[in-house]
This record gives sequence, structure tokens and C-alpha cells, in this order.
Amino acid sequence: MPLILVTNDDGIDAPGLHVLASALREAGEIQVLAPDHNWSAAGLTKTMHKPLRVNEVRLPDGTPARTSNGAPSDCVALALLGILPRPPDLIFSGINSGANLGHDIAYSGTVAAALEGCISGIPSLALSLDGSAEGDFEFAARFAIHLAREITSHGLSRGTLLNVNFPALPRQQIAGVMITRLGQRVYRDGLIERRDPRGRKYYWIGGARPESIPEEGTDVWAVARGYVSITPLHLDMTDYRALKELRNWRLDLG
Ligand SMILES: [Mn+2]
Repeated sequence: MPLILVTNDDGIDAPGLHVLASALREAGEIQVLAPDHNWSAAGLTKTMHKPLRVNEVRLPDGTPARTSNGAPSDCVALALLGILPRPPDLIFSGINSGANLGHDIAYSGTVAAALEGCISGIPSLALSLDGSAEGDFEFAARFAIHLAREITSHGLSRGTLLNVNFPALPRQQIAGVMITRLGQRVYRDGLIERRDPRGRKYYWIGGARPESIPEEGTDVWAVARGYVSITPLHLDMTDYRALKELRNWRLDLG
């Protein structure tokens, strides 16, 4: 039985984490280590300037779990560096409440936790559910069991992680599974300026929900059409096309 680390970025109280941990018990021995509060959009964080705490807690169904004041990626690092009795064979991050598509992966704490696992050479996945209706997590969790078995039999090459997104649909309406590439998000953030009680300015960055460019074959396209989207991501972010172009620049030291 593989040892599976389950974490997330919505925090230890998130229903998506509970449903995932409960389901994955069918695929292996599970260990839960998740943030003690919501870190959505925390990205990849390495906490270096404050102490990290780990507390033992129980999930609503009684499953023993651990929680930390660190970011999702810190939780994975803590687990791998000795908090778990032995290194996990697989890392599942999720199930996030809300999709992580296209450019979202740069901000997503859910994906960041999987990235942290991937950097350490452990097969890792991020799982996200479009929309946030609680009842929809069950199908995604069942599918996660299937993914755990597939990864155990096929393996994942080093440097690759999987970003999985589920449409906000009941099982009967899901069209199928599609292997996709990353799409593009369009953010509509604005700067909101306010004043605190002392008259000093402060700011919020925020706006309407992001939209997407529905290009065929992308993750945003697949989820919009009711498919489960699986996007293989790679740690090597080198732009190989730009590598050739840059070599034509005059970049002598002068
Ligand atoms: Mn989240």
C-alpha cells in the first residue's frame, strides 16, 4: 500500500480535504498535514522568518491529522523533512474549492503544494473543483482513487506533476476525461483604495471572477465543456523557443 500525503490550501476544516482523505484510504495508507487556515492564492512559499508549529488534530470522521501554521508548500516540506514516519509515495493536494486553470497555477496554493512534492521527486497531484458546492466533491474524490492507482502502476517522470480540474457538474453530466495543455485566464483585478480610522490609505487588490480564453485543447476549454481536465505540468519552465531567439541578441559584456 502506498503512503499518501493529503494536503490542501483551503485549510484543515475544508470539506474537500475531508472527502479526499476519506476516499484515498481505499488506495493507500494516508497521512494528513494541512494548513490551519485558508491559504488560497498563497503560491509557492517557503517560510523562513517565523517558527512553524505542527499540531495533532482529528478530522470530523475521527481520522488523525496534523495541521501547521505554515503555507501549503511548508506543510509538504514539513512532512517530507521528518514529520511523517517515512516519506510518502504520493502527494495529493485538494480538493480545492474552485478551479485552478491556466494562469491560476502561478497563484494557486493547491498547485504549489504539489510543486513542492514534485521538487522533492515525489509523484504529486493538485485537484480542484470548479464552483464550490460542497456536495460535488464526492465524484472528484472517487476519481482521485483511480488516479492514485494509475500513478502507482505507471509512475510519473521526475519533474512532472498533474493538475486535475473537475467541472461543477453531477457525475451523470460529466462528459469524460481530457488530457489538456494550460489555457489562459483573463483577470479583471482592480485597485480599491480606502482609508483606515487614522486617515491613512490602504489598498485591496480584487475584482470579478476571472474569465478564460476558450482555446481548444486547453484546461479551461475542457472544464467549460464538462470534462475532467488533466494537465501534466513540468518544473522546467524554460522557454525553449525564446532560448533560440535570445542567442541572436548581441549580449557581449561591452
Ligand atoms: Mn484554495
